[in-house]
Amino acid sequence: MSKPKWINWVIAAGVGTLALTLLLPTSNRTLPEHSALPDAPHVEQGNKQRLKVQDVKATDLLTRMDAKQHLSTMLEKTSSMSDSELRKYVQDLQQSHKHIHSLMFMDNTSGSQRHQFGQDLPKGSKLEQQRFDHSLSLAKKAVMKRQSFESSSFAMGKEKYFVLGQPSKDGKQAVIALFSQNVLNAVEQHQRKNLRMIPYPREGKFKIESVHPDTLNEITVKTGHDNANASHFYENEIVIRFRQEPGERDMRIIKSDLRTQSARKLGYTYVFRSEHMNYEQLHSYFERKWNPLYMEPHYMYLTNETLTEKDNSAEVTVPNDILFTDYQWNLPAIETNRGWNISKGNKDVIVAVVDTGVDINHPDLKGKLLKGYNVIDPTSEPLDDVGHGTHVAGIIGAIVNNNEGVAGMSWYNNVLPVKVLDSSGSGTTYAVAEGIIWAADHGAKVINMSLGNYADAQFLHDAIKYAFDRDIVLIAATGNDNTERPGYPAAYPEVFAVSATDPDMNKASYSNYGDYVDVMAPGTSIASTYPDNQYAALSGTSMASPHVAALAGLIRSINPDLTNTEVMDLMRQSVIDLGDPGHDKYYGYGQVDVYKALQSASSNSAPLQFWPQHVRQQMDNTMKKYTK
Ligand SMILES: [Ca+2]
Ligand SMILES: [Ca+2]
Repeated sequence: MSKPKWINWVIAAGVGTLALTLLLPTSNRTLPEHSALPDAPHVEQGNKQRLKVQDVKATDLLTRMDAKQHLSTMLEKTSSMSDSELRKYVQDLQQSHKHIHSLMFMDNTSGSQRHQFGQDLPKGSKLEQQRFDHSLSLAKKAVMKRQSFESSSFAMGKEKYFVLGQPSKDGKQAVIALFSQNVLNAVEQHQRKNLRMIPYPREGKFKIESVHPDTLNEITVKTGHDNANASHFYENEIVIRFRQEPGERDMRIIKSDLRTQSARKLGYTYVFRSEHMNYEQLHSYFERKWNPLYMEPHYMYLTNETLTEKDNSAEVTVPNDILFTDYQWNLPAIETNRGWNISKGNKDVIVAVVDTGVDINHPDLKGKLLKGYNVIDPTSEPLDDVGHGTHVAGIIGAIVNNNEGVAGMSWYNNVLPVKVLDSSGSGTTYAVAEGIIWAADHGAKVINMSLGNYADAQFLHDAIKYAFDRDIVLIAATGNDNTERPGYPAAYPEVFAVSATDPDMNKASYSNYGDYVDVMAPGTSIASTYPDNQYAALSGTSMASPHVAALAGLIRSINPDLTNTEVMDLMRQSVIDLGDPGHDKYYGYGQVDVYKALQSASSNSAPLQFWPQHVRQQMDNTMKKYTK
């Protein structure tokens, strides 16, 4: 694998150097130094700022690579089209690829313009206009000489653009395109939230309170750094589990006392909202009058960010997805490609993505997505209005070896999108719990949760237990505050907790840590799918978690006999140990290794420690067959 291009930039920025040894799983390599002590706020802010810039830069580079591929394909497909066919083709393309702002087709033999498509050209200041015109004329000159052309980024008004020019292979035709780079702003905004560089999203319908997660004492959150010490909940809401199910009369009394019509129920647990009482008042009311089993604040959770199974490509270790070789350092780093020789997954082993939804029309995800569910608005499809869930889903299941975009970790496992976080990238305990239960009831074998809060909510824990009891492997991100404070759901014993490594195989500077961490997976500048048929590089433990969810999916594909706890044990034991020898709080058991894990899962003899369960299970299965 060639050295990723964006890494050069990383080195220049002094963020780190690439250890090329990271591709070699030797056990005697010198382990990197790490400093995982909490950073001072300004140091943390500086690190995150650099990381954000790095993600924007990587996104810029991979966007350009994707754009060039589009132009080459376009020239091949359109060379023999009539004008009306060309018009239809471009219309469809621009409909689904909004970042392709304008296209100009040239007839190189005559030097004339064949057709121009697209919106009105963007308007900018006189200087901006001159710069754009200059790029355009350079592009025209280059394609006339049968050379390709790429401009640097330039602003026009509030947006950024770049110009590409590409001649056809025979040089007779050419296309010049203006690409919008809105995705760069989106990534920047996205990463400010995902990396908690801002205190907390101010959007949303409800008033939000910040408290210390243990004492529930009020605290003020001024900077992103303060997030590590705070939990957030809706001020006028309370979560109640009664000792005895309230009857209709009880509910009428409660609603009248609270002066509300709002009571939502999930399982045994209710969420009440009051217009005139805050959490403390609600708490004392229920304690006094109803003596419930438990009461807690209604917490918010924030993002932590037609195939055939006939295996005719067993030899593929370097897939042809155009961004793979240059940007997807993360897949070879955990031996994913080697692992594909053992298993590429199975469509019946479903991995649920409980997140902001997924762009269901993305060309690199189409056919891999099941119908899913939108908890925020059950009448709508689980569409992604943030970008986070689409990115997470692509890490698990972007279509592999289709000459397009990125490769996911699994070729065949289907992804089940469950939208629990709204357009601000946050959601309630109720929504997250409902999403988990829905996924558990709709065939998920693995659930990925790239989201969290520092408060331990029994309501959420109940939902987790519900899924866990149904033999589901639950995977969660630990959080992006470089803190030892346990985040939930990651820190629940039923959940497999994932922290992030960088390309040097060090703990990523932002990644949370602690004794509850199970494993590490790549989390820094991970290239994946992004809404509106785009691609982006993002960083966070949110990006690490889906690597492990995909691994659990691959393990369950090749060995469906393993129970959820056996899958978790297997993933803990098939790692590359990092940091201090053995399990440690900065690296958990170590970084996942797909090849080792799949080898262990597929070996005829189940790992020794699983033998008793394995034999019992095999016998049970045989008994079932014959007693029918
Ligand atoms: Ca692909
Ligand atoms: Ca270790």
